[in-house]
Amino acid sequence: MAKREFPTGTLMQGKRGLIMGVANKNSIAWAIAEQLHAQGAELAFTYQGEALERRVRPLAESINSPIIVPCDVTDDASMDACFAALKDTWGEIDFLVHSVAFAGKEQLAGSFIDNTTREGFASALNISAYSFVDAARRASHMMSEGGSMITMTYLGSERVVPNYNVMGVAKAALEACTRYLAADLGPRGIRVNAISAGPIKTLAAAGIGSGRHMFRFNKATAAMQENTELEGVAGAALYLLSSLGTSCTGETHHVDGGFHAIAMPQEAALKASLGID
Ligand code: NAD
Ligand code: 0WE
Repeated sequence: MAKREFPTGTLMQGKRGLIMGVANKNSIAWAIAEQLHAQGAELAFTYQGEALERRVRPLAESINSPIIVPCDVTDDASMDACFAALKDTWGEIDFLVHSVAFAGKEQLAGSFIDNTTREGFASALNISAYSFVDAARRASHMMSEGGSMITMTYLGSERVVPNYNVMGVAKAALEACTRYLAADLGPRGIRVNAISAGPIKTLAAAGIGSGRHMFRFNKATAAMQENTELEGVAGAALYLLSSLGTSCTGETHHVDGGFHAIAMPQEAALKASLGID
């Protein structure tokens, strides 16, 4: 795979922020990190556990990150330690990237009504929605000069996508959290937004039942007749996290080739995607 090219510049010069949710080089959070770095940002990274440290540390070191810390968002002590490390090294930060989601595998297949357990529901919403509220509160305490925060969401929050199930409910909560956080933090000059990305081939999207069908259907239906490019997601993140995004807050911004705007795909494109005539 060719190395991604991101436009360079000085939009993030002198700005520091935390990136949560890099698992490997295919992660959306890593593309965002590369774009922010190319504009001069200094970045801190969290990784979920020892298994992922092996992947995240070399990536973070390649862009001279001074802070690379473990963080499990379900564990208060781990969140405390992560934000204490940031406070010790930097004191203040300018931005936060939250790119974390998880639901048990058994929740993400088959029928929503039958497969959504109390524990599965609580865990998906805890990891995928509450963690943004928790991280935003902690980060905001280090943003006395204002700041900007983003999270990652998906259209399954607004409309039904087969198998996305309880994750769709968690993303709906995450988008509502984005609006409430924006209202609370607006008076302190802190903006809070969500990016709703179309399907992208990452670890979290691997092993989706009917993944092949989903990518073909998305391509056929999208206004651009293309799947979503990570570069577009990283570009939107740069806009929202830099001064370019001034006055934009509480927003869920779609970066999905226009898929969300379409009610019915072009007949020829749909037939091609389904392999019928
Ligand atoms: P990814 O697997 O690279 O990233 C998911 C991250 O969540 C991983 O780094 C993982 O370590 C982290 N995570 C999960 N549970 C955690 C926990 N308890 N504590 C700390 N970290 C935890 O996949 P990705 O596709 O880059 O996903 C990033 C975000 O983008 C997610 O919120 C996902 O829902 C969202 N998103 C993905 C797509 C897509 O198609 N890939 C589309 C729209 C939105
Ligand atoms: O948000 C996501 C996926 C998040 C995710 C992925 C996994 C896979 C492994 C959350 N939890 C888990 N749990 C696991 O055990 N996306 C937007 C990508 C995605 O996932 C889908 C999709 C799309 C799109 C699942 C079913 C249908 C569509």
